[in-house]
Amino acid sequence: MKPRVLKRVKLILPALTEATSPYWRPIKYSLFPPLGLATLAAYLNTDLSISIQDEHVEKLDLDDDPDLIIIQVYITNAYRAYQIADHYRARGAYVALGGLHVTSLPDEAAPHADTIFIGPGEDIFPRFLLDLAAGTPLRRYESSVRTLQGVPPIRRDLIKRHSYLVPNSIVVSRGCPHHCTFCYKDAFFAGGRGFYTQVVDDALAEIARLPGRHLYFLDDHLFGNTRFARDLFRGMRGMNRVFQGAATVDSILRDDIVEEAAAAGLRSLFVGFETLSPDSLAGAGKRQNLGRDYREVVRRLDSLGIMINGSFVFGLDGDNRDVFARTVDWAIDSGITTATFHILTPYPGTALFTEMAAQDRIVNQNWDLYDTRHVVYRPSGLTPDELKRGYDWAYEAFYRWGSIARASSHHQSIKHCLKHFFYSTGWKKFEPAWDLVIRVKQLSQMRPLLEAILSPVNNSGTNAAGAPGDHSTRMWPTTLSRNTGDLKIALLNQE
Ligand code: B12
Ligand code: SF4
Repeated sequence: MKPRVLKRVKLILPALTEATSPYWRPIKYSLFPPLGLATLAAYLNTDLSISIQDEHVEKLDLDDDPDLIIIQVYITNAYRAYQIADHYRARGAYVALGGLHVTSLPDEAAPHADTIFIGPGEDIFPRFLLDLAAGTPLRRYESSVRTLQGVPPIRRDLIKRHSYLVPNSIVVSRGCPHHCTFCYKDAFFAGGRGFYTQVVDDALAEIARLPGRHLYFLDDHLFGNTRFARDLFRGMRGMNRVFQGAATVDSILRDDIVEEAAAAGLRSLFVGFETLSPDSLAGAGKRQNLGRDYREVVRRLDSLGIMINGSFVFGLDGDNRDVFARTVDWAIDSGITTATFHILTPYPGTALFTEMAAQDRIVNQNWDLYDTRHVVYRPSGLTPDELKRGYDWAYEAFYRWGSIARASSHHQSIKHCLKHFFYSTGWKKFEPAWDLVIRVKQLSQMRPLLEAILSPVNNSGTNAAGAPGDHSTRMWPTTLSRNTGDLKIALLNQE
């Protein structure tokens, strides 16, 4: 091959299948910009013509003729990604495919690409660019050097900030120290380190570059390295930020890292509870949750005024028909702010997939259905139909007006009750309003509202009412219902 002179490079995030399904929620896909692509773009020469297109927020322009096309492939956008790749190869562009699904199934992706990439891009993408310029690109690159030291700053200037509610999404680590059998993590990071962080000063510099107050850490496990997390949160004090992130049950109970996070501005946390059954936890390799007191996790976060997005999985071996009501009741009675329910999904490349394939339990390999909303395997204690109906019921039951009001009442201060109520209803009950805001391109106007809801419960970052963890003070049935009686009645009437 002759050395290639690049002039125009286009990076594409094809729409996930959901974009054309009844589950499509424009707001969910207008939250975060394609950070992975902006990360890769940082390795391209700045004098090139570079564009990032995200099909979730814009119609793709497919009539152009870029020299190099970079496509990020998730499992549920794989077919769309291959279609776009084939289209551009037919037009003479050099097409590179990478991401989670390419890493899981390289042989499936390879016929649609000139080059495929296995694993994170930080070492292999710049290597590929050099080879391409020299006219010697390989068909396949596999990441083995895993570090975030010295990576160039993400090309955030290429992100259309106005199209997203949370343009300030950020990742300061890669991977996770744990090994749950259903998670993509071990497969994606095979052949090298599975968990590593940025240098703290680099992460703080990246944060300092972000305008506004609100941040969303997309790291799989923000508390995964305690020393790093502590230094990061201490460095963030005084930066006047409010932020959201994700962490595991054990890390919340382990030491004082969650207090450090709260003092730095943590206001809501995604927590992988997954299941209330110890046997199912053990079966899923989720050892870090075993024997942990979930109520204590909730109490601790609640005492710091941190809202909780609880993640739960249905269909684990050991689950039967009562799992749905048990889980939803627990989540409501614990005052979980928002819940994400999943149907267990054996992603190719994971230990779960291998195990189920060996037991001949995978019944469907249409990747479009691997969105954690469909049953693609044979569950053990439920029929596929019971699992699907139970999952749908769980969402419906958790987000009823009455359930939201009930869950909101389980906090120690009125402010936290109200924040819970508005955050949860804002997320799930005002879909047409969000659609309108997105259509008239005013999403960025909603950010101050989000920041206001994420303001501290009180000035010290802990709750005003009672000692931390004093759950005897349930404000909603008493003070709150007195203060907002009319509102509550009006809302309950809408069930
Ligand atoms: C943001 C996000 C979303 C956004 C995605 C939109 C967006 N703009 O990114 C939204 C909210 C829409 C979303 C939805 C879902 N998500 Co999501 N999401 C994430 C999250 C938290 C961050 C992604 C990110 O920005 N990472 C940071 C960047 C830097 O990494 P990256 O994107 O992987 O990019 C790197 C590499 O992949 C690689 N790379 C990628 N593309 C290419 C291309 C080339 C050519 C090269 C060289 C390299 C390369 O290089 C990049 C730099 O290293 C990840 C978890 C995570 N921490 O990654 C989960 C994650 C991707 N989501 C996941 C899941 C399960 C879902 C849902 C199914 C959940 C649900 N039930 O709702 C839905 C999808 C619905 C559907 N129909 O499929 C799983 C994916 C599992 C899998 N095997 O596919 C993840 C990994 C979370 C997890 N721990 O399980 N998600
Ligand atoms: S704790 Fe979360 S990110 Fe880590 S391996 Fe388990 S599911 Fe994956």
